[in-house]
Amino acid sequence: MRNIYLGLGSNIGNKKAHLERALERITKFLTVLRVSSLYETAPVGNLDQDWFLNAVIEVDAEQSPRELMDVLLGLESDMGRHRGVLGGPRTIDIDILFFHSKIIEREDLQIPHPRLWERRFVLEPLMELCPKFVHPVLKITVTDMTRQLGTRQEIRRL
Ligand code: PH2
Ligand code: MG
Ligand code: MG
Repeated sequence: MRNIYLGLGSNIGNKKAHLERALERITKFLTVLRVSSLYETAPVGNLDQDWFLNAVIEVDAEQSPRELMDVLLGLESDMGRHRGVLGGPRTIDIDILFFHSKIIEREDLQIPHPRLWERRFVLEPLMELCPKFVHPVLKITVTDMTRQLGTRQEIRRL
């Protein structure tokens, strides 16, 4: 089934290599359906860190959202992610953005990703993959969210 979207980001070391390695490992657990372009993006939130390389992928998964999150957390730590400052620098970050139109609001797992509507580094790649997808909570499309956010956050499509 379509419409599971994951956000990938890296801002330490060889960012492109980290994204590629993450993608390669993800294919061992999930069916990767589509991959967005790569984007160089100014840090959002914690500004005192390097620019990121971001991308979004569409996958198909047998796993439940909870199982999928555990797979992704395992993959992040295999790739040397150490959790330091919240929102701070990372070798690899893999976030579940949408899981079909499921809504999950638990302390340890929120789907859709609660901040995706305010992040251009997520919305622009989503625009490539699913501009008409409707956010199940906000009830507006990816296109609408992108328009509403505007272009203040700096990003460059590679
Ligand atoms: N991730 C964050 C915080 N800020 N900024 C950019 N540009 N890209 C990210 O992936 C990112 C961020 C927390 O996960
Ligand atoms: Mg994140
Ligand atoms: Mg994360």
